[in-house]
Amino acid sequence: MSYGPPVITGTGAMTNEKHPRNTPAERAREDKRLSLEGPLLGIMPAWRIIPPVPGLHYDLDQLRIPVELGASLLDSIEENGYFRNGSNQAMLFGRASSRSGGLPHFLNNLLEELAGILRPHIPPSTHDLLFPSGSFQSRQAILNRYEPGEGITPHVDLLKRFGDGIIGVSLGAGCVMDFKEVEGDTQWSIWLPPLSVIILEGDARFRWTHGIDHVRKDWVSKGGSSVEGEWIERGLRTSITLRWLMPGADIVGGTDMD
Ligand SMILES: O=C(O)CCC(=O)C(=O)O
Repeated sequence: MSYGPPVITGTGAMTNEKHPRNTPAERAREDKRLSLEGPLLGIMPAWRIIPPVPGLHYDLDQLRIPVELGASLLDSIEENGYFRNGSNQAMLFGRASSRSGGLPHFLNNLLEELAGILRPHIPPSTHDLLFPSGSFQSRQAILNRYEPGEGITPHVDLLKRFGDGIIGVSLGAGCVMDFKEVEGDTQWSIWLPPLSVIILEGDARFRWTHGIDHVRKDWVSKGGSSVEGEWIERGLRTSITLRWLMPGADIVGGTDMD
């Protein structure tokens, strides 16, 4: 299937871009907005079941990592000091030429665990896309840390830098992720609790933006797609996003936008 024209609103790949942090005045405005929105305005709460976004894989019962693995990932991230000096984003690269080259051990271990955890719950073609045998592609892992009130602008991951098949793991705290059709107005929001795993392929990767609102609490369905919602306070969230680098995109110094 061909996808185009390109929509490039990337998150600053190859740079240590900071997510904007809200000022006290912005926070006060947000509190006012939040006190009105949701229940009173009848805003739909984010779903806990999969919405009709083709190529999105989401299942809070099945697509999740064990508690112990989540804790050890957070420990490894701390030990490596990726978020020291106020940084909130780290990019790591795994060379295609060697299975262990580039990515740190804890991420190679995560990939191995995910290959086993996800296998029974995703189609074989998706599993092959994410975990091909004898792959010559390079991987990128991006670690993002979000304080309550921080988010990420809706974007489609850079088309010429990253391939199809993206895995997102949430750690520490949850957030709502918003999906919006690039060429349309359809949008859906889903709740990503800690330990949950999502996969984007095909349309979900190429034809829908994903983003996280800059808020300090999320309006989430009490169950499934129920319109009854509950506020969930944001905590310190860390995410691990695993993507394929397009051939040649692992050469540092090229422009992101072409
Ligand atoms: O934090 C997340 O789950 C999403 C991260 C993301 O979309 C990105 O880094 O491009």
